[in-house]
Amino acid sequence: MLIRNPRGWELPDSAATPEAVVLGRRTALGLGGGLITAGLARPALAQDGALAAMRNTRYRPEREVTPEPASTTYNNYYEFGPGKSVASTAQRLPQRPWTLKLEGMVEKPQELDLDALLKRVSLEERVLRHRCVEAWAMTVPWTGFPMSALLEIAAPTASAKYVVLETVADRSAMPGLRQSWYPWPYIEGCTMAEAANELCFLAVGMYGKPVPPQNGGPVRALFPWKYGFKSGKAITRIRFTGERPVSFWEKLQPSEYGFWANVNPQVPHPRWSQASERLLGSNERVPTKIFNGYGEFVASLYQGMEGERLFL
Ligand SMILES: Nc1nc2c(c(=O)[nH]1)N[C@H]1C(S)=C(S)[C@@H](COP(=O)(O)O)O[C@H]1N2
Ligand SMILES: [Mo]
Repeated sequence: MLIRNPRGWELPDSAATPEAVVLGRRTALGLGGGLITAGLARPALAQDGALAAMRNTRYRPEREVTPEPASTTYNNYYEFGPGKSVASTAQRLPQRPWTLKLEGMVEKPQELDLDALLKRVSLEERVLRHRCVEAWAMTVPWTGFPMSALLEIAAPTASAKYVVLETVADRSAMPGLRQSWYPWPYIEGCTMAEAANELCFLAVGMYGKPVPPQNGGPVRALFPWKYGFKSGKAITRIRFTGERPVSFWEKLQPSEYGFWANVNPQVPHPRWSQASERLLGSNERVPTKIFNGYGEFVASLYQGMEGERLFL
């Protein structure tokens, strides 16, 4: 049975702001094309800890939003241990002050304070599907900004071919780091073209509030067309390189986890099928879609790359 989410972030299309108003607001706020507001513009960082932004309805969830208690209590976050119940331990990770280092093949290597950065980018809300390689899925309203905004700030050089996103390795807060056989820190990476794709997102909010530590606060990456392990949490370093990085899971188990990791129902994981997925917060199973249903935005990135192991 599907548990309906009664909260207010799911606005029917009929409740959307009239286009004229939207256009006026869009110009006033300098927001990009495709952004249709479905609510009042609230300040991005309100004093009560709320974090709300206008919803970008270009990315249609086509599913019920997962109830917040489900998506915030069933997590993968190996820095806090291998189980799913890491939410209480993850509260130990300090969320502020937080710095993001931009380094490697960039014009100006820099260290950005997260709050200062958030004043330079425009925040928006996107309701996105997330598909874990373990065949469970959730649909979450995230607040954040596209990775392309950070690319502009970093100004990568022409020799930069890949982006590496690195999770903080805070030994005093993260007991999982004592498991020395894991190749810490957790890193993930993508090509420059993938990072520049409109779907590549950095989230600082979830359900209109700051992303809780267990879900990757204060800032996490989102690659909604790829398996969930590509979406690194608590990102503190972004490195531009000429060499394809070998990420955390690929180092551990290269026969099971690869660089591209694009969702594909037709390529089974070596140990299980990827044809369908279980929705968190319900026992419903639904068919998995190629690129997690985001092919219209990303399929062109992989044209002519049929020889690659695209989907592992
Ligand atoms: N740093 C870090 N990021 C991570 C992970 C992790 O273990 N450590 N797990 C990944 C996996 S496998 C998934 S499915 C998602 C889970 O995100 P969620 O807990 O917010 O659902 O985070 C990804 N990002
Ligand atoms: Mo995952």
